[in-house]
Amino acid sequence: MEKDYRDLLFEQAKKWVFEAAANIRRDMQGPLDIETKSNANDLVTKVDKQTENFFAASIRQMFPEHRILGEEGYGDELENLDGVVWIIDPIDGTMNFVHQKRNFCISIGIYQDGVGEIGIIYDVMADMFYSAKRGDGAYKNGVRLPKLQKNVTLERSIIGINHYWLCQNRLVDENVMHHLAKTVRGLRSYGSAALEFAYVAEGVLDSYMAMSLAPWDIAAGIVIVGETGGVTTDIDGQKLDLLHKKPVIASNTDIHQDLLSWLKKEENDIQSFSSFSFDSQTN
Ligand code: 2AM
Ligand code: CA
Ligand code: CA
Ligand code: CA
Repeated sequence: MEKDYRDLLFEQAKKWVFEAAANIRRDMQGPLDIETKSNANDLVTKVDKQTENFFAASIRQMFPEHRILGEEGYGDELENLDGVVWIIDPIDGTMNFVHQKRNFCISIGIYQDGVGEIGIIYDVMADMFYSAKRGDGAYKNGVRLPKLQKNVTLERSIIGINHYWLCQNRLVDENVMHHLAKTVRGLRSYGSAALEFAYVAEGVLDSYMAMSLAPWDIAAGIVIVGETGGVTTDIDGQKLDLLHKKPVIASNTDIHQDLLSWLKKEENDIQSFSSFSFDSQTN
């Protein structure tokens, strides 16, 4: 993507993100009209929908040739990532938004022909703006994030997980997760995949592991993590394709391979992960 054009897209996306965030802060004071989706804990509110609609309408008006992939259905039905695609999660961490009124973000990745060019993750209540352009480094509130520290070991790492890793599966049955919990320095679960990616880029987490994430959960995060020298793969260590849900691991490169090895202890474990889906969980 040509530099001037990418800079223009970035500035426009940033302007829309701040505008959307101001609307979210205003609208969260009123009724949220909470509904459930795939299960009783999978929430959506009218603010999620309004926010995605705002981005989709704005993009279509200014960049009619671009396509949109969004969680709440205001985007396009995509079968490939050809051309310029905006991958949008209007509110990542909806459960936090509803219950805590904090710890949620807007996440936007802009890709060209499948390559992540721009990543933006905005923590709306903490006013923390994480961003990256491919090859130009990652920033938090305009200050460049340093490259991730080297020589991190599993024993000295803090790892973000979502609680699905603790639900019934072979890794739990065989105490692999238990063992991992005892090996690492600490585990955390913040409830917003995109923010947890931003924390990996910042070095606040050394890794983030999540089951079955969708493209809009990770599109921005992949770009930002990549720009501080981190890596994002599926559980086989393969590059993610952004059209399907998969288990995702984003880490400091120092511990990424160690974590993959842990989880790969038995080939069957991988099978049980790959077939796992949030949507079948009702907890
Ligand atoms: P969301 O808030 O945009 O739905 C919570 O562990 C994290 O996982 C959030 O980033 C959440 O995104 C994401 N997630 C993806 N699919 C989910 C689902 N079906 N139910 C709940 N959280 C989901
Ligand atoms: Ca959701
Ligand atoms: Ca999400
Ligand atoms: Ca969402």
